[in-house]
Amino acid sequence: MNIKSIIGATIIAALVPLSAIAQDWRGWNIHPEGYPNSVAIDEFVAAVNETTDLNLQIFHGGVLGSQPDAIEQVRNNALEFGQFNMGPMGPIIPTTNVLSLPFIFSSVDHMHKAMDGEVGEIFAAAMEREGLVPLAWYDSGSRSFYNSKRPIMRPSDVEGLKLRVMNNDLFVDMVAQLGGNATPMAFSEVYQSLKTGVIDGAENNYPSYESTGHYEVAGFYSITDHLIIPECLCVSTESWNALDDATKEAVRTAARASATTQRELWATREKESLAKVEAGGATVNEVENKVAFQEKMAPVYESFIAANPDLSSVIEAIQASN
Ligand code: GTR
Repeated sequence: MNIKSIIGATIIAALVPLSAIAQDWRGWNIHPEGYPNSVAIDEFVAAVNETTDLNLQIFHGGVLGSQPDAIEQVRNNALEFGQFNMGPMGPIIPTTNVLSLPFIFSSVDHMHKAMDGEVGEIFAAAMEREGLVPLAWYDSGSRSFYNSKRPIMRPSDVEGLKLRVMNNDLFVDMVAQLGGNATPMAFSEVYQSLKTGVIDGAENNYPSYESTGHYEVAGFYSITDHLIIPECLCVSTESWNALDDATKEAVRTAARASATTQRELWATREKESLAKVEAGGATVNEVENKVAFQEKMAPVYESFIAANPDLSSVIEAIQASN
């Protein structure tokens, strides 16, 4: 570019309101096409492209990188939007770590109630300050342990198991309290690591246990329900702030509608995935005494509160929202 065209481009940029320029937004999603989250994001993209001047494109299947990297990319506006689990968000935005405390929500309904109300606003504000605007909360059910060695009936059954966790020290501590060895690892590497015996197991909800094929190589799924972590549809604060009010409203409306779709699809998919893994040979067992697992988590809470005294009010707000 010569100096004349630089000056020309600068004048044009100053004169034309941002909303009048069609802006391309690229988005990150870890799941394959057809997964409830992916279908909902497709719906969001279509609605935004139809109702605004924005031009969104979503990349499914984690092809744009791992989840922790993608969170950073959206924060830095290198990508404009993404659909994230709040688990790997904690190391980046400490307030959100409260959502990764084991058994923090008593049920998925409790999680929805909290996130759709004032509690959700606490996390939204913390995220916005750190470069991410959550537009809507998606469902991720509850996570339980699975492994290739044995059914887990009681906490002592976890002893010695090598388990993959999402990238967050809280989950390493959670597994350590049960006597297992946790390895933080990217989602995309888990199948191969299970297959080759690098790890014995992992933890996730039914749809991800099924869609990844993990049930083929780690056939004991034990219902501990130890984590209920919401997911967000997020846009980078920088891209968000560049929008006019009418566009913001249209994008938010599309995001909320997509969350309704996602939650409906999710409920159906959970049942379908359970049926599919059982038909595929996996053994799913109830854990009689979940409280025994919950009690083991007391030190996780103690050290978390000692390290983050300012967040105990957020924990209390969640408990009060039930
Ligand atoms: C899934 C979640 C993904 C990812 C994955 C994982 O349930 O939807 O965003 O966090 O778990 O275990 O890495």
